[in-house]
Amino acid sequence: MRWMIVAAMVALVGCKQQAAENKAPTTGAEGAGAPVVKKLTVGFSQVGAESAWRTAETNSIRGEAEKRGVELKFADAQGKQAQQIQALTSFIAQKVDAIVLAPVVETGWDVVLTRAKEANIPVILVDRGIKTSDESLYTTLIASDFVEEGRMAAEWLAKKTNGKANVYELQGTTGAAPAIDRKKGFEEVLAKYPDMKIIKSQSADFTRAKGKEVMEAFIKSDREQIQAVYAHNDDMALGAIQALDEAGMNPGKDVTVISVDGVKGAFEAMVAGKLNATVECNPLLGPLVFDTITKVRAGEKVEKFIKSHDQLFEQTTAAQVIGSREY
Ligand code: GZL
Repeated sequence: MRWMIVAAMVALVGCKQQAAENKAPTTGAEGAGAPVVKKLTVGFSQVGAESAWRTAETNSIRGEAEKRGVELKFADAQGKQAQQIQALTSFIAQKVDAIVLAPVVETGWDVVLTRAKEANIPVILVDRGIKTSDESLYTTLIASDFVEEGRMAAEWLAKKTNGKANVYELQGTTGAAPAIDRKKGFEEVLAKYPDMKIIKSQSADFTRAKGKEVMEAFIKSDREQIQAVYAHNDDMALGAIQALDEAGMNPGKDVTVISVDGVKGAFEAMVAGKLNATVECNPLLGPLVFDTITKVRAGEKVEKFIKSHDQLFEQTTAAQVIGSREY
């Protein structure tokens, strides 16, 4: 009887061994040469090169693609949605593995994104969101919370001015998510402070040159009233500071200036005492973009909105922080 149990155990072990051995050949490791790994191909439609922030984002995504051996097809739209749609159409025709889109404006994407969906190409939105009737047209949005950035800027300004200021606002690109939402968040907080008012507000398209131009017009018409400037990005704020300086209006002291992005130029202006504060909006999205594409291709679920962490920097800490800034 005992010998029968021993025999059964030996047979069991033998089966396991055989099963394990069977498993080995099916991995194909000893097959006819290692399988050829196809290079990941990603199409990246970028807004343009309108600001230092945008350049930092482009460098982060291109640099990360290089590092990971990803074939990145890069298209700069020079700020035109039609060129972005053209680029996406071309990426779809080339059957890229994934599309990264930084949408210049919020609306007008459904048709081309439907084509991407029909071609089974995942779309990762970076740094700006879109308005769509069909949320399935994109996999995820990797960006900051612009409404929160606007709230942070307004709360800081209210504290700085004891809730009393005539504010002149430089808006970003008309129709762009950051311009719409940074305004929305700022105004939401201003509603709590009856003596803080936006006197004039105009788009300066996120560029330094336009920021200077619009500020010059504000100075021409309202010089005596200007007490604070809220710019939706640092580039426009730096242009406004130049205009205020040239008019002898002492930006950073007699006129309080606050903006968003946290680029190197903003820290230099804070150290020089010309800019009072900036709300950081991290553009170094490269690693997160490609980690997300890897997850999506592995069939893993990803959040619909992957939010960057933002923080506010002021003159008092600019000098000790500037050395550690990566963009
Ligand atoms: C924000 C980004 C904005 C920056 C600007 O995610 O879309 O566009 O704040 C840039 O500097 O032009």
